[in-house]
Amino acid sequence: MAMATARTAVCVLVVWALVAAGLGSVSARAPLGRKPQREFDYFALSLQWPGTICASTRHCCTTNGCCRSEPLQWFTIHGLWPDYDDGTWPSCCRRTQFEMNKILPLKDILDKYWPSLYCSSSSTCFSGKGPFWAHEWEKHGTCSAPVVQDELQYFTIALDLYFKYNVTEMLSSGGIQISNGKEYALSDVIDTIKHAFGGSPQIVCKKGSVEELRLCFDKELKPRDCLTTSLTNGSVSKTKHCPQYITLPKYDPLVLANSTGEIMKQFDDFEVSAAIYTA
Ligand code: U2P
Repeated sequence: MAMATARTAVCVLVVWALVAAGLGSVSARAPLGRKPQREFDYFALSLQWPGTICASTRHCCTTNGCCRSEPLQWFTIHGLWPDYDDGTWPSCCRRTQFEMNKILPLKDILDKYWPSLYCSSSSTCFSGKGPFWAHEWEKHGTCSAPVVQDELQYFTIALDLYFKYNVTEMLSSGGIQISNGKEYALSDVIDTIKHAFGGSPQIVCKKGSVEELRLCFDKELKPRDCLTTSLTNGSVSKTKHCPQYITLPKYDPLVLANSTGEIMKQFDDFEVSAAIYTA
C-alpha cells in the first residue's frame, strides 16, 4: 500500500520532471579542461541487497540504512548508471553540484528506498565529500544526457524504474525468498528475473551472497540484457563473482544495536554534524 502510494507520487513527479526538462538532445559535456565523454549506450539500475551489505556493518550512525530498528527487507537503490556496451562507463560529465533542495519532495522516498548502507560520506566529483545521493548524481547522473537533463529528473526516473520493476517481488513470486542459509541456483535467480523483467540481470556476490543485482534498460527505458562480459573485464573483481549456488540472507539490526558503545558515539557525532549541515 505504502509502496503503491510512493509509486503514484513518483510517477507524477516523473511526468512533471520530463515535461519541465524536455527531452532534447544535449550530449554530455566534460568538466573544464577535460575531453567530452561520448554519449552512453544503456542504463544499469544497480540495486543493493541490505541483508548482505549490512552483515559487515561494525558501527552505526543515523545516515546508515543498516542501523534502522526496522530491517530493510527489500533491495535498495545504489544508482542509475549510464554505461557503454564495451563494459566501461562515463563519469563526472558536468560541473554541476548536487543540491538537496532540488529533490526535497522525494526525500522520504529516497530515505526509504535509496539509503546509504554505510556511515562514511561519499566522494563527489568536484567538491570533495557529500551524501550518497550527491555521489550518484555527480558521478553518474551528469553523464545521463540526453535522457536525463537535471538532478530531479535523474532521481525520479531511477525511482520510477525501481517501482515499476520490483526485483524483491519478482524473486519472491518466483519462489526465491529472503532466508538465512537457503541456497538458490544462480541460474534460477537469473531466469526468474529474466522471465519477470524481460532482460538478463547482472548479479554481484560477496562470499556467495547476493550483494547487488542490476537491471538494464535501453535509452527509451525499455528492459534489455545487461552485459555479462563486464564481470570479467575488470568492473567486478574475482571475489564479486557468484558461485553456482547463492544465498539472499536476512539481517537483524538488533545484533548491531547490541554492540552499543560505538553506536552511541557515532550517533552523537552525527547529530553534531547534522546540526551544522542544516543550519
Ligand atoms: O563495481 C564497483 C563500482 O564501480 C562503479 N560502476 C560499476 C559498474 C558500472 O556499470 N558502473 C559503475 O559506475 C560503481 O561505482 P559507484 O557508483 O559506487 O561509485 C561500483 O560501485
